Amino acid sequence: MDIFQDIAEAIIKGDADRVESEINKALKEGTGAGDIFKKGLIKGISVVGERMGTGEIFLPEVMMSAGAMHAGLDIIRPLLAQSGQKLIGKVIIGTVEGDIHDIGKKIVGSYIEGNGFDVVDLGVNVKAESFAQAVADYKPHILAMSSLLTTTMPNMGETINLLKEKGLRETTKIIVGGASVNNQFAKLIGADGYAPEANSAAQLVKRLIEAK
Ligand code: B1M
Repeated sequence: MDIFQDIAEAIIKGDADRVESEINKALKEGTGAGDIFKKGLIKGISVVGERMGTGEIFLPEVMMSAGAMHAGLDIIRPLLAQSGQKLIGKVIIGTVEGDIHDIGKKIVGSYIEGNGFDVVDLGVNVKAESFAQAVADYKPHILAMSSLLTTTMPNMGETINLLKEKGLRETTKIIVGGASVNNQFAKLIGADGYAPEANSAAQLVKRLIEAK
């Protein structure tokens, strides 16, 4: 087995200690954080997702894998996106109400931060009212919402509508993403942009702020 397979396997087994030791070994050997993320961590959690979908494994196992994923990300997140380029811009990010998935959202936040933005992470299960309050308080350039469940996607549209009602929509660009979301849906709910993964989310933030 190669090092990436070892990491993926440790994620699948939910073995956080092994994930940490394999990642540290890979970093020592000079493997890049991006490769560790894509070829190891993402590969492992994708297998977990497939097995969850087919009913081969259940929530307790998935939670162990999620814990192992967090342990791995804690090591590589700071290394993932370091452009050194400083732009002035504030971004609020959160996972919408009803959804507690936060692994992808945290990665997106790290990439945006790594590209020189000030990021305020509201966490998971964020109500439309809380997003609106945060927009009123922090006056961000961008509001970034994540959703992994088809059942919680509509809460993104609800948040946009609430911002409109409160007169906060015009001053804030809104981007959306997450496994259940696509470009068509983003347009449908009136978001300013959609990104499929973390790096493109950071590039989208840059483009939107530069265009402002
Ligand atoms: Co859940 N889960 N889960 N889960 N889970 C999925 C999403 C699912 C696809 C699994 C499956 O059935 N195959 C499925 C959703 C089906 C659907 O709605 N279409 C599902 C389900 C059904 C559920 C529950 C309902 C299960 C149940 O209770 N019966 C339940 C819901 C709980 C809730 O939220 N209310 C549930 C619970 C959980 C755990 C708590 C056990 C755990 C989450 C732990 C945590 O996050 N702290 C979990 C996990 C781990 C998964 C899978 C296996 C992995 C998700 C993940 O972290 N991926 C997932 C299957 C899968 O995605 N393959 C699944 C890795 C992460 C790096 O990718 O989050 O996609 P991702 O983020 C990417 C992109 O999406 C994008 O960039 C990120 C980095 O590249 N992105 C953005 C994300 N946000 C973005 C925002 C942007 C732009 C890009 O702009 C703002």
